[in-house]
Amino acid sequence: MKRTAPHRRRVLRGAAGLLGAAALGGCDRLAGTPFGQRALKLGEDANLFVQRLLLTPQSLAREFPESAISADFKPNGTIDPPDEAYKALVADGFSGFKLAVGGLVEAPQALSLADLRAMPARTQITRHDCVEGWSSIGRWTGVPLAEILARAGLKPTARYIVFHCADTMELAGGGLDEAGTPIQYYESIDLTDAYHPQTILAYDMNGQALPVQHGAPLRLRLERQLGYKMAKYVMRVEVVDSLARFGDGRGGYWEDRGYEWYAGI
Ligand SMILES: Nc1nc2c(c(=O)[nH]1)N[C@H]1C(S)=C(S)[C@@H](COP(=O)(O)O)O[C@H]1N2
Ligand SMILES: [Mo]
Repeated sequence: MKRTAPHRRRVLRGAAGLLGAAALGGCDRLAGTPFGQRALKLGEDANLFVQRLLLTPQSLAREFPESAISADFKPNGTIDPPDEAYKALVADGFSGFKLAVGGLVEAPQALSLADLRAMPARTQITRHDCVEGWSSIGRWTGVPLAEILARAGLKPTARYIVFHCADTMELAGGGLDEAGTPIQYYESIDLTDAYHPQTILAYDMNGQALPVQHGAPLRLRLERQLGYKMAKYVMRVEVVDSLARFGDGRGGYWEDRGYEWYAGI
């Protein structure tokens, strides 16, 4: 054990360096080439390996004081879902909203915002890092995902959590895949991240109900990964054993377009 330690440290440093190179290279350009795809995949595996080894699974992302909250938290990606079903929810002040929880669970759930607000809550002031290179700090309050999963009860084959969002991507351009199915934003995480104490479904931002541009009425906060993992407009949580049948099978809207599935920071 002792004798192999320096070697292992070198391996880890190499892995971290590789990840850094991938991050600096401009993800879009890198992702567009076969080499880039391989490098991103390698970087991702190394990144997951390093984090899982160096951090205990439950180590917390940094939390900040109130004074650090950004006056202007940048909204990004979809900021006003064009979908009629979503617009109807907005018009109604989200009174008709129910978060569906299903898949490999013992007891599927349909939780209103009142139900969610009645559950145990967590508040955290954290920094959001987008893959595009900007960061903002916000204060988030919501239900720990662990509480929701405890209520539903996971079946033994459960491995991942998939978040289905309300926003159809590129609706103006058709928003359909080859099979004619709407392409909606989606994301996924493994159970280690699902049970992390800072993994919450947030309904408040900076002390107010989550605004539409930031994902109303409910969005994922997952503080040890990049911004694109943090699904906004979450309508349905699905517990699954494999990610193969969603989108192109890479675990998320942006992952299907070349980004890493494990986007650790
Ligand atoms: N449903 C949905 N979730 C999403 C996106 C999106 O376009 N649609 N964009 C992602 C990206 S790239 C980022 S950086 C964050 C932006 O969150 P914000 O608008 O609160 O800054 O949401 C993520 N979650
Ligand atoms: Mo992002």
